[in-house]
Amino acid sequence: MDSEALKKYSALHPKPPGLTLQYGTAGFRTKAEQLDHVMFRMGLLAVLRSKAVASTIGIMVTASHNPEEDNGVKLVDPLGEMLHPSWEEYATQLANAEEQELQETVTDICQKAAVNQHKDASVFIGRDTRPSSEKLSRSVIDGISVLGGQYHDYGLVTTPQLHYMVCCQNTQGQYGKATLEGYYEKLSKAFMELIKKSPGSGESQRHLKIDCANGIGALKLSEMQPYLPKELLIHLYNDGTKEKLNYLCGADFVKVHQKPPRGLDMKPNERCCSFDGDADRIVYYYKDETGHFHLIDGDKIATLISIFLKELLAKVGQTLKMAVVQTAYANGSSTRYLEETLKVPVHCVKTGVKHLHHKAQEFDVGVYFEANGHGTVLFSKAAETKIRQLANEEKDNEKREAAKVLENMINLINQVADRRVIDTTDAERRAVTPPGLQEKIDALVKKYKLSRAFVRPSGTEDVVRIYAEADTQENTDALAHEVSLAVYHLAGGRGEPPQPL
Ligand code: 16G
Ligand code: ZN
Repeated sequence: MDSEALKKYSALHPKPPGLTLQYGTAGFRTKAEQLDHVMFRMGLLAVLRSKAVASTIGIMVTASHNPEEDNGVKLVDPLGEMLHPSWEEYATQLANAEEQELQETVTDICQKAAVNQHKDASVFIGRDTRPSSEKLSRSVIDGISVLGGQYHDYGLVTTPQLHYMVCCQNTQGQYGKATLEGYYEKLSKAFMELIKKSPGSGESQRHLKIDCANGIGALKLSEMQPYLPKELLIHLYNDGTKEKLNYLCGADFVKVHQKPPRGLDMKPNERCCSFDGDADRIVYYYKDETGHFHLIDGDKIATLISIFLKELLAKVGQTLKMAVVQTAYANGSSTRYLEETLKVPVHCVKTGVKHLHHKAQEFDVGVYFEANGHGTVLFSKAAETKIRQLANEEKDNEKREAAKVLENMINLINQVADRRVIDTTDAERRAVTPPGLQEKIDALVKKYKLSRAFVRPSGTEDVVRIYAEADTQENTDALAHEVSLAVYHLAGGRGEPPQPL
């Protein structure tokens, strides 16, 4: 390592003294102006990680669903997974080292993680459409270059696209071609195979309105359009040409407010969906003739996919183990439906894709979705081969009885002096601190039927999140408000007490 060069370049990306940040649920995330040094240092870390595992590593500059002023960075491991948890600590260490400690910290990480400094390093970079992203990704490049790493800058890409590139590269093309063209070809081919099996769609079902959250999704979908069958008529909204990223639109907005985004005019029974800012979440929705809004969120997507896969598996035989992985946010009735009606085991893990992904890998077929629309299905090699064979032979025998899941649930946020006073356990479903809070929540939940509630400190913003569900919307609102008051009183609420909904 050239310590003079490191010193010189680091001085171009100085760390504000005393500032400390944490590698959170999905990397570092905060106001963009605080991130320049973090980007440079994550460039360094990516090189070390690449040397340690002798593979290409990815770096994505994005703050996903956060407001436009924020930004963030996450590292992608060789098979397109999130950075291994053992390295999150190194990331935090490196981001928080004061200028004069930087060199020593790098050396320390090399020692602890047995990094062979003489190995080559290769890093793939991607970024979202935030105004700050381009400059920040140049800081990443500075970090990579100063340690002598090679890089390929994919520029504007969605988060899933960058994960895909990394995986293709490290599997020598087995997963696909590490180009955007390769990505579009792979996805459109899979899509066309899937729709061959769907019952004849009527004219109205050919249209799909897509809210792109004013983010990268619009750009990439336009590129992908020529690869899709022409029968599919895609209409893009919130394409980022006029409004701000994630502002009053996007998957998070639709999920939290249970209403369509701004700028998307929805007629009865029209099919609509929303991405988030980096296009790694999706939720679907429509309005019925009475004007009632229906959301097909991650819970429902997981349920529908499970119905479909369960039918396939029944034909393959019972040797393949299937499970669904959810988080505490999963609507209780979706969990009951999966377990009791569909007889699929359900596991609950902490918030964040990495936790779901990790658990889902334990099964032959692991379906995972967060209620907010992050998710996918993982197949073991054996399962993939068997299902492929079957799917090819399969004649349609559709009986898609959509899961009847209750929709009464609500998400609130509370401002508190220090969100870390809340510590949770049991996949974030129970609070261990502050004292008395969980007991209070238990007592409140008991007052209502089919009810659940939990609170957790956000991993991406300075707020406490509150979730509640119950048999009716009225009871759900009441429960959410009561839990919110309990947080306010027991966890150091700021400002005025929360008002009834
Ligand atoms: C991040 C996570 C997402 C999670 C969200 C929770 C990834 C790629 N993203 O965006 O899965 O739902 O954080 O945010 O893991 P919160 O902690 O602020 O509620
Ligand atoms: Zn996202």
